[in-house]
Amino acid sequence: MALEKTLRWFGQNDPVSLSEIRQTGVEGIVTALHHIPKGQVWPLCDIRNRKSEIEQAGMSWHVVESLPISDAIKTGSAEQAQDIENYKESMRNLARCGVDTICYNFMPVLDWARTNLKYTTETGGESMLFDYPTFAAFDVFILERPNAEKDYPGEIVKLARSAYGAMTEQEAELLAFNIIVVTQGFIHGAIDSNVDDYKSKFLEYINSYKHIDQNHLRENLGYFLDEVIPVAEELNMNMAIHGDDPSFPLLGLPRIVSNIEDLKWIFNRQTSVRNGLTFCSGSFSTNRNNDLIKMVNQFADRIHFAHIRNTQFLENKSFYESGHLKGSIDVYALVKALLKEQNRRIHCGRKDNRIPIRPDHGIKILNDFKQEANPGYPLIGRLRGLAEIEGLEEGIRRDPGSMDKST
Ligand code: DNO
Repeated sequence: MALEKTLRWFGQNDPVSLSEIRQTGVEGIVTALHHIPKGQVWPLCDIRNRKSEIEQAGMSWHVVESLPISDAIKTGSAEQAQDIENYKESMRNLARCGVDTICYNFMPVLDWARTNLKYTTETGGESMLFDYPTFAAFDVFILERPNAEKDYPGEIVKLARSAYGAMTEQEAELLAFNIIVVTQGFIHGAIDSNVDDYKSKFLEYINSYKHIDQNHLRENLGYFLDEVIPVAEELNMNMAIHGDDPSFPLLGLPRIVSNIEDLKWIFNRQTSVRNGLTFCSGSFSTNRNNDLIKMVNQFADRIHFAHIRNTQFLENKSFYESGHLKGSIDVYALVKALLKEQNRRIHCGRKDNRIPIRPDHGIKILNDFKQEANPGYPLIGRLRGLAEIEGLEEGIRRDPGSMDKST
């Protein structure tokens, strides 16, 4: 048995094609119906069409990434109940087509954040960087979010001021455009590139969360889980919440999926194992207090999907994406823990023992510079990650005794 290998595909608008993905050797595609606005039902016929497209290309579709959560569900506003009903309807339609795992997140406003999408690596590849003072510069001086300064330590504001001082007007604009539009647009982002005043729209968007503190957001997640987990039980589906990226608060907004305590809260709220996790090693690794191997072992039975990648810590809270194996976290121990869990599931007769994984993101290398791709999703960079993970896995599987050793 091996972990199920998948790659993400963004549908017909993805510059990377299904036949190219097929050549990497993955068995599964992870995708979403990106043309359907957040909150609306995913119709059966659209799901069927997507599925047959993937199957015709020789792969299967079992994992949705993401069935997005509307802002009404996150904030508990007027359409909350209707949007949850729609969500359940989409779950039923997906289950009818054999899609059994749903990845989603509960982050307000931003789905992920980086300050440089063209960060040159030592060997000439292009990765992505999150520089905390630069993010603060965006928040305090470019966006001019009211009282933003209060959300950063004094020394970060100082560094942010000098970072902002050193930027040209175009650089400042590009930073804002990347954070608000480029990294969000292709994944159900709220503000697309057709909006001219994206900064003020973004401020309004942040403002719509002004009454939502951490407890409130948790309660809204709790209510959502109370509603959908029984449906997941009935349909034999796995719900897999994705960690916050980065796993610490940004823009004065609350975070509730960043560490062990958050996960305990989520899994205590609905104890069914259907209430599970997308273990995204890259996202959780950004919080230096997280012990990823402890997390993976503690919540192993709820890991329904895993995103594997690494980050390298820099000063402050900054980090860059350092590839799939190399970096601050022990990916060898992580893959070993996942394989151990897979063996355990097989031995105890649990049917959901495929444990789909995907190499998350990739460093742009070689022909990636010639082929367009969504930020973070160059094909060759991801293929490299896939090959590294497969090799690692094969090595571990051939030495079963290694699974009992702690490192
Ligand atoms: C970014 C991705 C995220 C992820 C969602 C899951 O590249 O890891 O967009 O898909 O947060 O809901």
